[in-house]
Amino acid sequence: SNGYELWLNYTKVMDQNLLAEYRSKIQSVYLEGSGETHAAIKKELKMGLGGLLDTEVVFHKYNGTGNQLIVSKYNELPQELKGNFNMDDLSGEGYKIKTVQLKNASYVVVTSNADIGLLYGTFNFLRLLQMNSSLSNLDITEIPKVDIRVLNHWDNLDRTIERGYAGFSIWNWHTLPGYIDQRYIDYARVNASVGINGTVLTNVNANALILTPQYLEKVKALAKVFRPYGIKVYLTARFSAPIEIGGLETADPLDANVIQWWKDKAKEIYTMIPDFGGFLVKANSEGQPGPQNYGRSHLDGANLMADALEPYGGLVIWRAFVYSEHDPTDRAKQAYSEFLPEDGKFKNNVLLQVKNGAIDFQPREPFHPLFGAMPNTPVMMEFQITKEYLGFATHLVFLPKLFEEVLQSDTYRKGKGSLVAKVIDGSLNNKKLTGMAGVSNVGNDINWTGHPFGQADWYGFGRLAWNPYMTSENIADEWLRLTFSNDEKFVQPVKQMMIESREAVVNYMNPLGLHHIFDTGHHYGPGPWVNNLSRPEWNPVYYHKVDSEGIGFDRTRTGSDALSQYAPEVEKMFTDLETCPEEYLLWFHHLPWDYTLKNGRTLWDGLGLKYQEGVEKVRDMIKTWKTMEPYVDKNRHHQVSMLLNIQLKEAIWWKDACMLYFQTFSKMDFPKEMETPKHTLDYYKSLKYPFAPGIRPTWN
Ligand code: BDP
Repeated sequence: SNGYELWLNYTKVMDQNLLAEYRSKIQSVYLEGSGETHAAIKKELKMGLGGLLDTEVVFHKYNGTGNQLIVSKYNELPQELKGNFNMDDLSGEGYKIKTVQLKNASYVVVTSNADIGLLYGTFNFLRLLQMNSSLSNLDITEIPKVDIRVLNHWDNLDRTIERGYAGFSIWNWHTLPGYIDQRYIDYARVNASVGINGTVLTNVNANALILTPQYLEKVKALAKVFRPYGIKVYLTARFSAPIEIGGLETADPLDANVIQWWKDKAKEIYTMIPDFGGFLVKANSEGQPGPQNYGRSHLDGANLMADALEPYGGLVIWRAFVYSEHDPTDRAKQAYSEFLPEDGKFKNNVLLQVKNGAIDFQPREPFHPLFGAMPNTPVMMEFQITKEYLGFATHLVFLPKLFEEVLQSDTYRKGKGSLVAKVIDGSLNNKKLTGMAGVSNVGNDINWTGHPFGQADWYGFGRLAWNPYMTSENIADEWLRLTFSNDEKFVQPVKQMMIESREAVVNYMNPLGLHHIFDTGHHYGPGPWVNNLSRPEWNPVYYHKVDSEGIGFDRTRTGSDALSQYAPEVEKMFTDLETCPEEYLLWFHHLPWDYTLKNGRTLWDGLGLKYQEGVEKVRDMIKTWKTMEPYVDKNRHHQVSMLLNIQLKEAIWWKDACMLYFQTFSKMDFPKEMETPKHTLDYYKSLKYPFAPGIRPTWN
């Protein structure tokens, strides 16, 4: 397999008994309704059932005698089936799947209050078959817990992708709107299959051209493809667009002409795309223009756009990823300081999109202190699905494990149990608008994500956006069965390997709370020695603060005091060395080299052991994968083998480069369990990657 079908490959059910059962339970399909979502459902059933059952799918009226699959909105269900359902608890996107026995026949009923719920239910039903579940006693109710479940593409109009490692953008702006690539349709199907209901097509480092009529025509064509699948289109809005494409002299959010310009622009967009989702905005961050260029605040900027979109039901998703080179305090503190005072002041159609941690998508970060701290503002999660700081698309790292750790973190904002997941689903503060965004890892590689296992991160993001309480283990289990095989001898060991892969990367890149020690600009490989960038907080040395005494960033009261931004219980837990989990040690503390870890070893030894542990884990993964050959097609098995070997090489590179560098400060011998580095520190420092992927030419 080339992997193009992702988790929707619908290959024939292997188990003969099961196949017979499925065929007898689904002798025909009764599909009621009309419209384009309905047509999409029909197409999917034909393809899905046709493939899984290896038969021509028969669509048939309800006749009350033969076993059928029934897919119908509740109000159009045959009268005698209606009594089996209570639909009061369902939103339009929710659905039920139930086995119903009547006199002479058995039915599997997929029902909902709206077409989109039916489509989601259909995908879930097909998933049940793909996972070889029994159809005898189904009783499923599913309602998404989060409203806005959206991918963020960091795709540029020239088709390069910032931090993209799976080829070029799938949006072919040149041939749109006239040419509709099959990929657009499959993209919509695949996203809908996990409940994703929005997509931001363009990079947060935005180009105003996307808001010109010429490009909006192209966006309109994509919106048309996505509409039947319940996916709304959003765009990134460059704050200076009124100047760049509007001919104005200012983009000041309080200027009457600017206000009018955005109103006119919103009207123009909604005339073309009536269900347009809204704007995602990166302002006054890393050189992007914003309201502060005019002495105004983020609040002024967000509310300007919110006013323009409000008449049409559009949303403004304002990003909280800000830090200033002029602020001498800890970068980790800046978003919180900037946005906390604005709680409750944004218009009703504004969401604040906050990265999972306060620095930047590191292999492990403590949860962002803004989660739980703004009870009166819709705060959205931003995860990164693309692996900017996790080995690009060559490392097997199962990200839902990372996402789960963040969602399960306790903010203590309303006492114990105030999980980040409860902030995101809105239940902690009764939020009316909720959301989760994932920075996409999709490109035009044949298998969409480069690494075959990168598909699991896309899948898992969608599943967690639908239900932030899902476990990563469940997600891995589903994805493996859908993508490769239901054979337990395959699923169990590979699931184990996926679950452990996240800790492996933390250990071989950033153990014990180290962070942001990547080589500059491209973030490919280690660069803990880098100290010459124009902005202090772009340099790795800013983050590890190594010296002859020890290593780590003191964020307690004696240091930057970033910990005071958390609830008192959390601050106390991280401040006290007895209770601070060792995974976060150097994130919050600067400690001496001979500090004693829980296992009795010195910090210096512990660091070396963790790096070594990460390397060993990759060796284990290689061993496990080798034995999986009988269960996986040749092509994908070989791809993953090659990639795991790259991963091992790079894990060793990380260990050697970092330990050699830190040794110049600790002046201590490597722990005996650690393999000796292959090269000198100078060798590692001399490595240069001018053509590493995923970086804008203008980004230094
Ligand atoms: C950083 C990336 C940069 C993005 C920025 C962002 O290095 O390419 O533009 O985040 O999220 O992680 O805006």
